[in-house]
Amino acid sequence: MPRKAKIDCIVFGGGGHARVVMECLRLSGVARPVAVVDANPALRGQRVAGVRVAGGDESLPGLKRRGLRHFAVGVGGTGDNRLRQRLFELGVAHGLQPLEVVHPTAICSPDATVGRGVQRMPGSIVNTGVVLGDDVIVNTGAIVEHDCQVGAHAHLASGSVLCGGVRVGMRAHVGGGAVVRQGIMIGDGAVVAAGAVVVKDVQPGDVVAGVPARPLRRR
Ligand code: JB3
Repeated sequence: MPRKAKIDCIVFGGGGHARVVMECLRLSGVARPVAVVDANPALRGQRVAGVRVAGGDESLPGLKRRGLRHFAVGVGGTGDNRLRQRLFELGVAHGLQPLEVVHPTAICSPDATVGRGVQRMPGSIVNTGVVLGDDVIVNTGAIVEHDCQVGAHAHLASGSVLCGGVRVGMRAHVGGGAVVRQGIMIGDGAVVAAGAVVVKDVQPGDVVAGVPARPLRRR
């Protein structure tokens, strides 16, 4: 049952991830999405999950004049997190506050440190001693075990597992169902393909896949 929201907010992106973000905001009662900002001109004036698309990123000053002060990044992406970083920084540059997005079934240790705009999706688990940087997505059913450190804008996709003490760099992507062995380091901007099992460190920008994971290429 959705709780009564306290604040109105803007959501960047009007695709699948944005709809999940909006549902989390509504169910947790943290905020009421009232405007979607999307680069696709064909979406302008349409509704996404019942919320009107105000226009592209250029519509932000007008939305601020309407009194909106908060935003959530509703773009997920499946590998390249640079767009998510750009949108997060755009919102902050416009003087808007990033909202934490938390599904009511997400679990988080009181001893975890969570950055601004972090998204913890249905059934995700964040264990003790974890540090999540700004704008990290812990997607549906993902597990972040004790003492992991996850850099800003990284995306831990649905069902992925970071065992204890893993370090994930900024903008890195850990694909759906991937498992990362304890103590491993994944470099900035690296991509772990879906289903991979990572047992060796991954260099910045590398794309790794398979069981055990091996480098495919460098981005
Ligand atoms: O795997 C799961 C559970 N979810 C995936 C998620 C993590 O990533 C999902 O299945 C998709 O693969 C993907 O969802 P996302 O990011 O919502 O993708 P899509 O449905 O393609 O929507 C992205 C939206 O962002 C599109 O409507 C684009 O027009 C919009 N967009 C692209 N560039 C932008 C920009 N919007 C703004 N405001 N600014 C941009 O620069």
